[in-house]
Amino acid sequence: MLSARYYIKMSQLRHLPALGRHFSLTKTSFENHSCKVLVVGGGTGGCAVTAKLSRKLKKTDLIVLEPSEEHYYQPLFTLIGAGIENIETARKSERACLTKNCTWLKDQAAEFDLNRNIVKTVQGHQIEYDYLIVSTGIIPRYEKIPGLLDALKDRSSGVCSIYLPKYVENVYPTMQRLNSGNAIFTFPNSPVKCPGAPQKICYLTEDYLRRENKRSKVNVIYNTSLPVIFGVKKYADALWKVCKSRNIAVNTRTNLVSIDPVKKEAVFENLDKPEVKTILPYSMLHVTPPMSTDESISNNKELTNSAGFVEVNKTSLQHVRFPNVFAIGDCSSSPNSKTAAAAAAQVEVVFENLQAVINGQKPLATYDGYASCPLVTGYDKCILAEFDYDLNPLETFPFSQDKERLSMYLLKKNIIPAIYWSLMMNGLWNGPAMFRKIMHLGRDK
Ligand code: UQ1
Repeated sequence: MLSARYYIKMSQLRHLPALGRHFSLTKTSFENHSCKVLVVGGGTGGCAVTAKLSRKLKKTDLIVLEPSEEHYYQPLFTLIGAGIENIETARKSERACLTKNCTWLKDQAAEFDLNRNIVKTVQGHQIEYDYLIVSTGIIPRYEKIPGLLDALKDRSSGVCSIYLPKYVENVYPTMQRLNSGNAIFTFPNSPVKCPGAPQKICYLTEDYLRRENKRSKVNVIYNTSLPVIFGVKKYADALWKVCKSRNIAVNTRTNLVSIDPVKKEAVFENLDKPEVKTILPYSMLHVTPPMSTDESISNNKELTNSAGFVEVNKTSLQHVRFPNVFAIGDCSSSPNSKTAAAAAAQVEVVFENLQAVINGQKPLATYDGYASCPLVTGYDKCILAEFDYDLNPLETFPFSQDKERLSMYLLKKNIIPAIYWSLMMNGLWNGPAMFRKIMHLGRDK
């Protein structure tokens, strides 16, 4: 068993800022730590896997590196954007989410030295680990779209985005101010978290306009970089019908490149013909920005694949070059849809496989790519998409889930958040696979 060590290396003293006479060597200044398992990132996957591991490891053997004091249940952000929920329902303190039986370091990874089993932090600490779990998520890159940051700063610009806590609360006021013209919703040319969300907020806005008797005055447009509306044919067919019946224009392979917030115009490129640019005026523009992993991850060629995601075996979730490293959730190279439901299924696989590796056994637990996306199509309806790596539906309920249903809306709005806070944060939710088997009487699908 390894225990936490606290000491200061002379080499680190050289890098001390000019603190002058007031500087004293306290435990919080520069510390080195060591542990058996280091979890980098205390979001959905990090909290859930830490809760599981905390039942097997001592507090000092399990370190979680997470700088944020706040933890957000991001799947509620579409409902917050539509004025259905408020931000408080999606926010808890990190302290309340993370098991007490671990050592929480409020700091951020700066560098991964995978050959020496060391993570260096932004505050200058070093953490030595035996096993590493990376669960750092992906970051919205609003700065990649010229004009976007300025537009988002101005709360009355008509430009909004559900993807960050600081922006999500301005989506509903933007919807309320919308009276005429174009309401445009974008999907970028990069992997995103919750790939259904960019169209959910579109459907909710469209439904809102109908309910407010303003629908006929507004053109609702969904511009997506993807070649399809949704990756799974069964649900894509249902969603095309929704768009047709509600007069939502869908343009595929159409990518937002810049915004002119003064003229209220957005420039789009056609990804199949990059020379073709379209300028569209907007009254409301909901932007899903490009996203990527943190630089500490993407800059590390040994850790990542060419796209900057932690390169794991898609079945075992074990790193392809470092057997003592695993990844969970949005930062992982596993080619599933990046959703909390996917993370829930991955957590159990990583937990099982990590224990196997610790015990000198083969990592035999398998992740089938399960992901789920409750496609909210209005203020009282939802299509619950569930599928695997092969993009085959993998439905929990014994009815066909490609229909819009109130029951699935209530599941998304009330039941799954409760499952998340009370079960998943305590390591007790691995996704609905068990219920699926029961509901399908032992058959897997
Ligand atoms: C799920 O497990 C999950 O993770 C907590 C979600 O994340 C928010 C989901 O949206 C869904 C749909 C599931 C799957 C759960 C059921 C009951 C089908």
